[in-house]
Amino acid sequence: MNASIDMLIDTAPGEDLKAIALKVRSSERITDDECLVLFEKGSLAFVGALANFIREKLHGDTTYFNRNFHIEPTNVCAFSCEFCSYSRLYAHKEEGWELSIDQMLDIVKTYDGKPITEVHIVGGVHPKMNMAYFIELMQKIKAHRPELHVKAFTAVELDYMFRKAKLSIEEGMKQLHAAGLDSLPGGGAEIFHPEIREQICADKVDANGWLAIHEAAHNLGMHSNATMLYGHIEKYEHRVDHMRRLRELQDKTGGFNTFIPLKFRNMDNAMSHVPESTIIEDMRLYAIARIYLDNFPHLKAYWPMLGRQNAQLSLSFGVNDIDGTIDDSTKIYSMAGSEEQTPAMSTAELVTLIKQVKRKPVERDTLYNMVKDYSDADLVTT
Ligand code: V47
Ligand code: SF4
Repeated sequence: MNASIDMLIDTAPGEDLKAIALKVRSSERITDDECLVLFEKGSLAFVGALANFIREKLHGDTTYFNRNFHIEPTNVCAFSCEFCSYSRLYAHKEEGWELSIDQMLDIVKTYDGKPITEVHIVGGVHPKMNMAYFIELMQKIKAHRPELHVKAFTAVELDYMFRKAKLSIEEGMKQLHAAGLDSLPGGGAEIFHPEIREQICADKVDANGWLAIHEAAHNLGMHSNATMLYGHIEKYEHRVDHMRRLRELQDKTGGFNTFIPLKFRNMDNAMSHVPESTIIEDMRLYAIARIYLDNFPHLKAYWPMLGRQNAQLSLSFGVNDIDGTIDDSTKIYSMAGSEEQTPAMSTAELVTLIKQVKRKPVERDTLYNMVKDYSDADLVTT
């Protein structure tokens, strides 16, 4: 492993790239300017080799997945993000769906007896689904299946809920945590920089609000994820700014588990005229994120959005987690034109996918505790 990074250092095309490779070899943090240099000048091969060095130092060949399902309570939304293919405005709510608490509990019950460890609950921001509604949902899920980890609500949903209930972030978070909320997903971050945020999602929580909500969760001992919606109208400096804010908060709290870059998909939304990024650019971004976010333990490729083969490829570009089985329970990407129109993978398929690229499949729980090492399992895909 060291020999290959030594060679990279010797052959680096330019002093600035060489200085970055030297830092990576000695586990030194790169600066924002250096991150920009990587975006502007780093070839796929160069950033990929550095990211793979870091990935293997942190995790060896281990590649995590989990067994989860999603519940999307509604796609009715008070907001109107330009990139969203999924939401229906409240005024057009007859085109959307709204699940009752009992309907959501019935979904949970369909997994009774199955070895699922996590439910991921995220949806639109429905004006009538308030704190009381979701507190009742959390309590009922926990009463039915106490060990199921509930990862729910983006900072966008939480900001709206807390403001409507006239609660401080700290108080609102405390109440939901007490009701059964275990951790937060990473959605709603999009691009933090106001120059871009104002153009793609002007009316929802801003960067400081998003970060304050995650900080409050971390202060209660909860963990969370962070995303970045990339590959649309943002420039490289906006990506660096976004990741800098995340790195700073992580220095303060250590509460983030994983960073999840989300590739913008352009079907059926107000930004359909914006071309999608190339696979080369996708892999470069994964690699650069792995290099820059030195305090994030994990980097996740969300396979329903990227597709199975590209998710496999990402395992050579810094990624060490490919999310979960999902069980065809999310629509947010299929409605935006993602590769996977009915996202579901059996454990055997996930294990095979990881083994095909010579990595080691490990099932994890939400907090990255090992559930099972599948290295030697002889599973047959269906
Ligand atoms: O915030 C919406 C994104 C996110 C589009 O934490 C789009 O484990 C691409 O955050 N093209 C919600 N992306 C989903 C999310 C998530 C997903 C999986 C795992 C986790 C986790 C979190 O979906 C939104 C937005 O950034 N999104 N529309 C689109 N057209
Ligand atoms: Fe609503 Fe989320 Fe879609 Fe924005 S991305 S319109 S907040 S569902």
